[in-house]
Amino acid sequence: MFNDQKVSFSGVQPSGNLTIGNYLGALRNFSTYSEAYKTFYCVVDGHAITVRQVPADLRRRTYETLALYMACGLDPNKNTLYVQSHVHEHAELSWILNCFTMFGELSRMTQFKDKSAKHADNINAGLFTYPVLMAADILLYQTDVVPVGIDQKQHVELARDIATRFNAVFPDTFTIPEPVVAKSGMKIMSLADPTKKMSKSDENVNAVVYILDDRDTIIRKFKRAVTDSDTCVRYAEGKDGINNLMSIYSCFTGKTNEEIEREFEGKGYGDFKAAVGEVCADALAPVQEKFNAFLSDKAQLEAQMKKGAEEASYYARRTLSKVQKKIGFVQVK
Ligand code: ATP
Ligand code: LTN
Repeated sequence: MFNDQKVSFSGVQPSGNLTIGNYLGALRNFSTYSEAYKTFYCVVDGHAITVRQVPADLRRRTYETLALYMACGLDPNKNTLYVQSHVHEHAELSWILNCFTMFGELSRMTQFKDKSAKHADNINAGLFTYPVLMAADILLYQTDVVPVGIDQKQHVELARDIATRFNAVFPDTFTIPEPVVAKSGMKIMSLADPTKKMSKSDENVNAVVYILDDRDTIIRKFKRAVTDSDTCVRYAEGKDGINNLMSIYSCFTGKTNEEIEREFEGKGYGDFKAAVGEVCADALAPVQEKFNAFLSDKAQLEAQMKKGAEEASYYARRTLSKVQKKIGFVQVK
């Protein structure tokens, strides 16, 4: 908390084209806090390089992710929107927190295990200490709430543990953050394998609906979604494909599972899949329109990045110098 105002912080990696998983699980929830909280939403390019990136793509996606933040309703005058590498305090606090994080804790992180299996040729130290940089992101801003998808809950819990450990040695340093996972949309699954999380780095483009997919593509992808051999639309254990489509439909319409089952009574999967495609395309159309407008003005985006970094740095500097003082680093003015 800064100046009696609660703080919301979250981040998205510019590591690929953003998906409806990112939208429903994270982005669309960010603006909930814009009015009552001090909000920081960061494009975490430092996290993205834990997996090999093509520099030109990383650069382009950094602009795109910022434009998407704005297209999802985050007004840069009400929210601090910025790029992680523009605020060097993230890297500096991360080093200090590395010295307060245990090897065993990091070894237990599910994302590390998944990503090191997927990128067996590049299990670098950054991939391992990724959650420490994430803890630094969060703790620098004395964050109260962190809106994320369920896959990131474990990392936010680690940030809490690190903060608690640090505070035990140096009292009153960090606010202990709380992960906030939306009830609906916390884990959107792949359309090709509904037991797997929909992920922007999936090689199969048909498994993933991107926020920027055009209407026809969205409808085609939902039509092809893997389901089961049952015919009626109902939510039940083992029906992962249909359960996933129902939760996507529910996110876009606000309807409950019972309402959806009633609406599609006597209709087959084909009708239901078409309806999911329609509501998704309808919801994304205004986001896409705004995105294109924001992206077409690069100078304006750069001005926003600069303004955001200046705002963020002010708060980041305060926490970092408090930490440096507490641990015994000499400060000369
Ligand atoms: P990558 O494939 O590069 O690991 P990702 O698609 O998992 O990326 P992130 O940048 O790691 O995306 O996540 C940004 C935010 O979106 C996080 O809060 C994460 O929990 C959320 N998120 C990502 N995928 C999903 C999903 N399928 N369902 C719900 N939330 C998601
Ligand atoms: N690790 C997150 C992205 C991320 C983040 C953060 C989310 C980096 N720093 C701080 C919330 C708060 C991810 O992979 N989705």
